[in-house]
Amino acid sequence: MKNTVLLSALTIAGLSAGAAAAGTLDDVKARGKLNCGVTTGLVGFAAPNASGEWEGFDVAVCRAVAAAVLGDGNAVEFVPTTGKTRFTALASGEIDMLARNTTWTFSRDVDLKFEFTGVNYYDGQGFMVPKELGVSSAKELDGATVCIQTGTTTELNLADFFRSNNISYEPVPIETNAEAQQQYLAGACDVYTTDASGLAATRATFEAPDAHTLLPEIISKEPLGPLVRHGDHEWGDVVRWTLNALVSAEELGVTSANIAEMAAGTNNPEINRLLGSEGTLGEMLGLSADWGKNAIAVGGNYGEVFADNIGEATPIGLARGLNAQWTKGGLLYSPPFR
Ligand SMILES: N[C@@H](CCC(=O)N[C@@H](CS)C(=O)NCC(=O)O)C(=O)O
Repeated sequence: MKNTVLLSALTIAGLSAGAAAAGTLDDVKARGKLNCGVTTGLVGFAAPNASGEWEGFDVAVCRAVAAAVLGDGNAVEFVPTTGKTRFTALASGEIDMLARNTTWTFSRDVDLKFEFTGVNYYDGQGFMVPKELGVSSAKELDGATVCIQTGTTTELNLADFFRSNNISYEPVPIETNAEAQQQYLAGACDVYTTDASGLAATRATFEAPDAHTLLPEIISKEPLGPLVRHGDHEWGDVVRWTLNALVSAEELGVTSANIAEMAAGTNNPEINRLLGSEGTLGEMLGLSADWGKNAIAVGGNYGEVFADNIGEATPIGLARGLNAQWTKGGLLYSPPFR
């Protein structure tokens, strides 16, 4: 119902996703800057660092697209959006793309009229509780107060989970992750529920992360990825193939350390097409021949972006899991560059 209400509001305002359809690639080129919607702040995924520069796993997607189109990973205006404001920002044309741990769902595609251009993180919804609550399973949460971010998929998943387990809860609605963190730590809710990656990222910023547990239940599928407006296929292709370039680069062994050397030409034709020393893939996208090289050079291949921002060596400490390459038992599988 929420989606229907949002869609009606967008349609009335003349801002349905289709209305601001074609021409985004030309707009970005003319502007010399990519307007990229991100979170209001989720360390590891998208947040300004001490120098005020945005960094993170989702930020890396924005920077890669800017580098592919404009040859400069810094040519990005980062636009913070909440769970509620993100879709209006995209539909209205305020942003060219959204890279904000957003779940690809049927209604966001078909009803809100957005095009998901891939998945950059396969996730699922989890629960975090203070250890002192003494709970070891989400099924023990009968009667709990639950902090939940409005305008997200997590609201309905939560209701479904409690209903199907015949237990009750009291929602404590919040707008941003910062607010959730504050409310949860202040004891305004017993539990915080959101994407498991978001819980790990949030817990990593606590003074005493070890005092909090992520419960074992993962209650949903949350394929997170970048999205654009329906109807602008040229632009959708640019975002889709930029993400694929990062994923393929990892599979093909192209890294930030060897990319300069490999871009001069290798004995692997697919690497050559990806990096532009062979073929005309850039021209087909309306980009320069070295678009893929530029995209990968900003933060490295998918594996490097993962490791640097959210991987096991970072405080967030996420394992690759489902986000490993298909060759390593994961779900990451880029179509071929040919
Ligand atoms: N994947 C879910 C949830 C996304 C979401 O909003 N997650 C929160 C909690 S991790 C977040 O990113 N907050 C950042 C912010 O408040 O700006 C969705 O697409 O609805």
